[in-house]
Amino acid sequence: MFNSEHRGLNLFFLSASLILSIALLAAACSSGGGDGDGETPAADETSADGTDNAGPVSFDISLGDNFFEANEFTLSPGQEVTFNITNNGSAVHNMRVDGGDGEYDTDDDTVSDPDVFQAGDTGTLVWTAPGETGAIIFRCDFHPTEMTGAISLE
Ligand SMILES: [Cu+2]
Repeated sequence: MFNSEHRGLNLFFLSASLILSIALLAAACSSGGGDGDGETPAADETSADGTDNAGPVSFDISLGDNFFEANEFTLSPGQEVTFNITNNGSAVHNMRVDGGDGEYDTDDDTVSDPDVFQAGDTGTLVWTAPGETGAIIFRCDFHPTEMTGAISLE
């Protein structure tokens, strides 16, 4: 009598935990499916849970004598950007992005590839923004006061 009661209790716990496992599995599956949709970042830059998942972007940037055709850009913190650079001027130019310390010629700088653009040269500058909002400055090393620009991280 005690024995059969005990067995009944065991069965109860067994089926209860089985039901719980199935419920957990179902929950895991449905949430997993939702995350799967996130593998391709949405165009709106922010996922449902508010996580910033802005994907890489690229911009064309033309160098003139002596100016950046476009010299103001807006990115999200942590976003990767590729600048596709063309020297449409006749002078030598390049592009150097300050990494966030507000100073040039420091370790966190990123310089275009190549670091010297003769007239007509094309190249790139690939850079990943720091993870915080703020303003980043960039310039041409050959015309450091005339050729400047800013990247706003917001
Ligand atoms: Cu220049």
